[in-house]
Amino acid sequence: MLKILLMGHPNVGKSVVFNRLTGANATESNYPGTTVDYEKGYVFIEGHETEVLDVPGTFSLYPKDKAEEVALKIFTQEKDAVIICVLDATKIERGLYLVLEVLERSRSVIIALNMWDVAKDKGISIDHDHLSSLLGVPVVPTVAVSGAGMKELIFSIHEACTSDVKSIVERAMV
Ligand SMILES: Nc1nc2c(ncn2[C@@H]2O[C@H](COP(=O)(O)OP(=O)(O)O)[C@@H](O)[C@H]2O)c(=O)[nH]1
Ligand SMILES: [Mg+2]
Repeated sequence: MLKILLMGHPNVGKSVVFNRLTGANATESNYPGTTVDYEKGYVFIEGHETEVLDVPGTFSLYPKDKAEEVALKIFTQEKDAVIICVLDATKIERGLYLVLEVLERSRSVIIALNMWDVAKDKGISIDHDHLSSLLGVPVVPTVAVSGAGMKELIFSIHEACTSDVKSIVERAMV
């Protein structure tokens, strides 16, 4: 089964992106042996159930607390998952550190440059196409709270997993 992991720092909008992808079918549970919550939901790709995990927020793959330990465990276990790294577009340098760690471990990665609206308001402009060609992965500006960019994000999942994602597109569009 194809799996998608949403990873990134705390408060970058992972859970809002998660809700857009999975709709109302999410379940929350504690990671085995810990009190750390994570959510699991499903989307259908070509009629096949695809699992989406809202991974606990983490700054790096060198854990400094319980939540980060769980994030690393999930990342390590789910070797074939597509990773959507959600970044706060207003704090991109810090977020890219995690992206580089993930890329170092040869994973399929998509970058969601979330909070694009806040970045715009602050006069921050990012050449996302250039960043994409530098890193060799799709980089998609998103505003998770309004849904802007979600369609493009879903199409980049499409690119990463070469599947027909019409059903997720329909569900995530507002
Ligand atoms: N302005 C704006 N706020 C956002 C966006 N995405 C998420 N938020 C808000 O940012 C806060 C953190 O979002 P959340 O999904 O809980 O972050 P998480 O810790 O990464 O799961 C919430 O108050 C969201 O409503 C966005 O693109 N733009
Ligand atoms: Mg969250």
